[in-house]
Amino acid sequence: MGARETLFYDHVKIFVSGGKGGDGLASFRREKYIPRGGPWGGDGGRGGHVILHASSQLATLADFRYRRHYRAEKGGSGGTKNRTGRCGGDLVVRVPVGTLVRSADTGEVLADLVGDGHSVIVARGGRGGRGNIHFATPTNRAPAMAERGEPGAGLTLELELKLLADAGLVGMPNAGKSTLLSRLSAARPKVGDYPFTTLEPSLGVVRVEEGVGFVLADLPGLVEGAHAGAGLGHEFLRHIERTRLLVHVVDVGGLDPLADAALVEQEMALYGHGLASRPVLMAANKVDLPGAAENLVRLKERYPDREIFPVSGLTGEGLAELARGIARATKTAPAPVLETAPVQYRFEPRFTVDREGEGFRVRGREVEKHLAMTDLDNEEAVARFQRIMRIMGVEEALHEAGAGEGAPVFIGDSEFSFFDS
Ligand SMILES: Nc1nc2c(ncn2[C@@H]2O[C@H](COP(=O)(O)OP(=O)(O)OP(=O)(O)O)[C@@H](O)[C@H]2O)c(=O)[nH]1
Ligand SMILES: [Mg+2]
Repeated sequence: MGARETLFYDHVKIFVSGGKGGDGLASFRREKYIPRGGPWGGDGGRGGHVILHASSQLATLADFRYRRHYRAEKGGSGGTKNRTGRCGGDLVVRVPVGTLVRSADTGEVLADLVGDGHSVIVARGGRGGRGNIHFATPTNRAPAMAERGEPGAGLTLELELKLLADAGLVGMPNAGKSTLLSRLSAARPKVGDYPFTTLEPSLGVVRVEEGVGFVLADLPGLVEGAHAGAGLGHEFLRHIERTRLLVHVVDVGGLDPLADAALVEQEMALYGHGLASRPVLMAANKVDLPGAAENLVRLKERYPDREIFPVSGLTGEGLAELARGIARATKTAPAPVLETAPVQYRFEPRFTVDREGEGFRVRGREVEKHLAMTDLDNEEAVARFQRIMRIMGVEEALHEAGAGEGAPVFIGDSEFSFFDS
């Protein structure tokens, strides 16, 4: 097992957008001696999707600091002879395993990529516009219109990396958590003689014996009120939601270890999210310091049911026993329940009609999509757009909202006049 040291950059916002669908083509057969043949403009190709793909090769979201926009390729335009344009290429964006994906606008969870290879389409490519070959009717054998490609879906995502570790070190600032991680693994987190040395969690692999080991996470210190967001507590408590086991590090060389221990236990209980029922081992650290022996006795009296390991990050005393204890406990601890949520999209009404100044505004993905796909310089296309609006019930809704003849109707960036047909 190789050592792994990880600094976490655990929260990023990115913008993803599917490729636009290719435009449909309006064209007619032109052959010798046939002055005007039938329509033969083909459909545009579908735009590419943006796909997030969880990979165990990545450990952080750091790459996303430098690139925030991800746009898939657009579809090719339709060709003559009813040829369909080619599909835009999908854009596969790799994220670390354990990435939680939310919509930045609504906060809703869209996907929870907890397994290697899990992938999810986060932005669909637009449909290709249809070529004029589709619009021929008995009364209009030579339609000059074709659809434009549908714009790709676009949204801002919030990616959050949830730490996946077997055990997490928790405790008061300065208790010696980072020291223990650095002694137990090849990880080299910063150690300092002041509180809050650790600002971001880091991971290390602890090897106990051939083939037996576990991943240990070093977490920032907890302070009173951490469960409610005080200090760095809340920010990082989120990470330990995904550890099987907690190792509560108590500085028994400190002034009041029992008070410290009680505070940490209380913060964990108040945090919720199943933390209170997580198995906890205690590491009574700094046993090399004067007074530690008496404090250790008091700690054992106060927590008779806890397995307590006396250790010293300084001298190395008790570390092998602690590592074996953690390895044993992680084997029997159940995997934490992950809130896996399937990809889901927010329910929206098909469209809405609101007053806007003298007129009315129609909003809705579908309506705006049809508008975007309509070539407004083409009468036939506009007529078709109006038919669609009628069929969808937009006309009726405008009527009900009080729109009179000639009232301005706004859709997207366009303005129309309302005529009841
Ligand atoms: N005497 C003694 N000092 C220790 C021991 N373990 C850690 N220390 C010291 O305690 C101080 C804090 O150690 P850290 O490992 O940075 O503590 P931490 O819990 O990670 O602290 P934060 O990241 O601030 O929450 C450092 O000066 C360490 O050298 C120990 O077993 N004995
Ligand atoms: Mg630390």
